[in-house]
This record gives sequence, C-alpha cells and structure tokens, in this order.
Amino acid sequence: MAGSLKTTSGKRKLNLTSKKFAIVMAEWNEEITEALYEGAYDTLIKLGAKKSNIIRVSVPGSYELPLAAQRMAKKKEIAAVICLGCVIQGETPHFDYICNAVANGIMRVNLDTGKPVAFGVLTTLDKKQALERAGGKYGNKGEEAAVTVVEMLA
Ligand code: RBF
Repeated sequence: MAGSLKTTSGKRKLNLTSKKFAIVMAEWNEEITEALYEGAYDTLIKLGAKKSNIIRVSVPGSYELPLAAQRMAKKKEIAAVICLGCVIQGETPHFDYICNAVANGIMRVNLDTGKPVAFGVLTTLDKKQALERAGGKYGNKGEEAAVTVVEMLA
C-alpha cells in the first residue's frame, strides 16, 4: 500500500504522507554526503513520504550537525531528523574529537527533543571505505538512516 511501511519485524505499519522530515547534511566530503543524501531522500519517498515534506539543510562540516539537527527537531511540524556526514580519519588530525562530539551531540538532540534523530555519519579510515558505504559494496548508510527514523516513528 502506498504511503505505508512494513518494518523489518513486518508487524507495524506507518503512513508517512503527513510526516515532515529534515535531512541535515555536512558539506565536507560532498561527493560522499550527496550520495548519502540521495539514499536517504529516495528511501523516504519509497516508504511513502511526500517530496514537499522533506526539508534539506546544509551545514559546513559534521561538527555543525547537532546544532542544525536541534534547530530542526525543535520545530513542531518536524517528525524526525536524519543527520548525514563523512569524517575521514586520514584527513582529520582531530578525528576522535569530531566523531565523539558529533555522536554525543546527535544523541543529546534525540533525548532532549524526544524525536528520532538518525546518526548517518560515516567515520572511515579513508575515502575508499566511505565510498563503499555511500552506494558501494556495503550499501548506502543514508538509506539505513532513513529506514531507522521511520522505524522509530512506528
Ligand atoms: N568535517 C567533516 O564533516 N569531515 C571531515 O573529514 C572533516 N575534516 C576536517 C579536517 C580539518 C583539519 C578541519 C579543521 C576540519 C574538518 N572538518 C571535517 C570540519 C569540521 O566538521 C567543522 O566544520 C570545522 O571544524 C568548523 O567547526
């Protein structure tokens, strides 16, 4: 049935036609984050969301994701937020600080707002590993993030 989802458990169904989503994406490693965005957007549409109910928000880097996610999650009309980013260890000397801050920040937005906020942030050793997870041999983590928020809403 159009507009509804069968979750992995196959039991619950949710109609998404009236649900609004924000996809917050980092511009660093844009080739990767654009691929994650496409995966997340296409998945929401496939699961029944309306194009006009998907809001795209860009931030400079992954470190900025929690603040933008918080701003979107605080909006009454937004049901869930998907955060997308890509932090590459080889190019980021303070990799651990960024990854920890982003993961903790996104979790805080989940708990503070009570809304699903997905962590679709790749943290990889190099660009090859990132590409493999942005539509390559390990799938597209943007798609998984979209399925996750829909399952949490259900
Ligand atoms: N942001 C990312 O999303 N991914 C990265 O791989 C990344 N690497 C960075 C490496 C350096 C040396 C610096 C200074 C920033 C990097 N950022 C990266 C940007 C970061 O998330 C943030 O936008 C900036 O630190 C400004 O707050």
